[in-house]
Amino acid sequence: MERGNVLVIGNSGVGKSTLINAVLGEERAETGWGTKGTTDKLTIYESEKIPFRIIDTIGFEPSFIKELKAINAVKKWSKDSAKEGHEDNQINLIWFCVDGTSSKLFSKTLKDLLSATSMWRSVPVIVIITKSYSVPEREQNIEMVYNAFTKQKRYSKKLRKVIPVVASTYVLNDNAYAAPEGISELVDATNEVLPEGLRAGEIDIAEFKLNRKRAMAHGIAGVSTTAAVVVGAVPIPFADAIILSPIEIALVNALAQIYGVGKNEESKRFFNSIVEVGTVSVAAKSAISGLKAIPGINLGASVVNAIIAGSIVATLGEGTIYAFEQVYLGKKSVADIDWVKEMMESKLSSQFIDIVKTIVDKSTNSTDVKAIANIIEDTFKYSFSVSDSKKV
Ligand SMILES: Nc1nc2c(ncn2[C@@H]2O[C@H](COP(=O)(O)OP(=O)(O)OP(=O)(O)O)[C@@H](O)[C@H]2O)c(=O)[nH]1
Ligand SMILES: [Mg+2]
Repeated sequence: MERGNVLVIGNSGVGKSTLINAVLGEERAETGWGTKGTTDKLTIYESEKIPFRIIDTIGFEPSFIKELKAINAVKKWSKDSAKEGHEDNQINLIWFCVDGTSSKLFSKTLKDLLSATSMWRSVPVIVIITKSYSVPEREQNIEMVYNAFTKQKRYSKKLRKVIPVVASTYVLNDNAYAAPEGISELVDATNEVLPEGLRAGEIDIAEFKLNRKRAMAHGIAGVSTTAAVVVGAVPIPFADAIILSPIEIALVNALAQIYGVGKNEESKRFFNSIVEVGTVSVAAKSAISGLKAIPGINLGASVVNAIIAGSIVATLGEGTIYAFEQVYLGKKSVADIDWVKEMMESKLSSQFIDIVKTIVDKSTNSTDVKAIANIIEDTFKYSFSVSDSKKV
């Protein structure tokens, strides 16, 4: 069975390392006050006795610098999980530790938790109230945690359980002490939540990777749009402007690489049908005749040409990104040639002319290539449905 990773976070000195030792049943993580025994890097602990790994982290407090260090260490570790060979870096459950002896500034700590683990937005959280020596105070502390989470709307759904714990015996005097408590309840709760956490970790990683691909893809589409605007601004008759196709082919190629669309025969056909539909002549003809029909366009012919050329490439880029994303996500296959043709054609039809018109309107004052390219990019970005997966 797959082993989940539990990330333990919280302020410095709340008892994260002490808790980990209690769960492992041996003194492995260094503990202590002040600089001695304080955890200064992420450390992974494993034991045959428990079916999950535990990751000890740097405490958030007490200084601002340390807080940043703590948050960044978790973020870096998380980002690495998207790299090859680091698949084990997934986080499947968060143990968020708060100190049961001090109910101060909980919301600040909660914000730190959310910031450090923002990449893992579907991953569930168990809050552990450490040093819960006082039995009467437990109810109150549990309530405080629930209240704080309820206020953080987006994250209230992540909270699965609040467990008061005494990780090691706390001695008051010769006859009074608080015995360890809550550890086996914590292990049970963890095992219970882990299956959900394993799924959530996969979902979050996939989303992270997709967002990265999307950002790269839009970058390339933007560069290609600018290139097309430059080419279009040179006054040449559009019917002959097959001159755009090298830009288009390079763009589709680069996008195929980003989304890992293969180079086999089937992929080539998929790829070619995108380029075919996007070929300048078809779209340009309809765009030009569509634009001729609008009275009162005062822009110079070369600016209009530039806008049309840029818009064609921008549309091709957005359409290709959408198509490759569907393939990448397994929702469509490269065998779905009819689908991709239809989708691209619909984007380059009447709707396209309407969008070009709005760009022409917006461009009245600019003759600058970069400015025009920016207007085009902004207009076309996300013009394709990305409803199945969230925007960047
Ligand atoms: N008796 C008792 N002491 C505890 C308990 N939990 C934490 N402590 C003490 O609190 C101090 C800090 O605990 P650590 O486990 O080192 O705290 P930490 O959260 O790992 O701190 P950083 O690594 O600095 O972030 C140590 O002296 C622990 O012995 C507990 O359940 N019982
Ligand atoms: Mg520690």
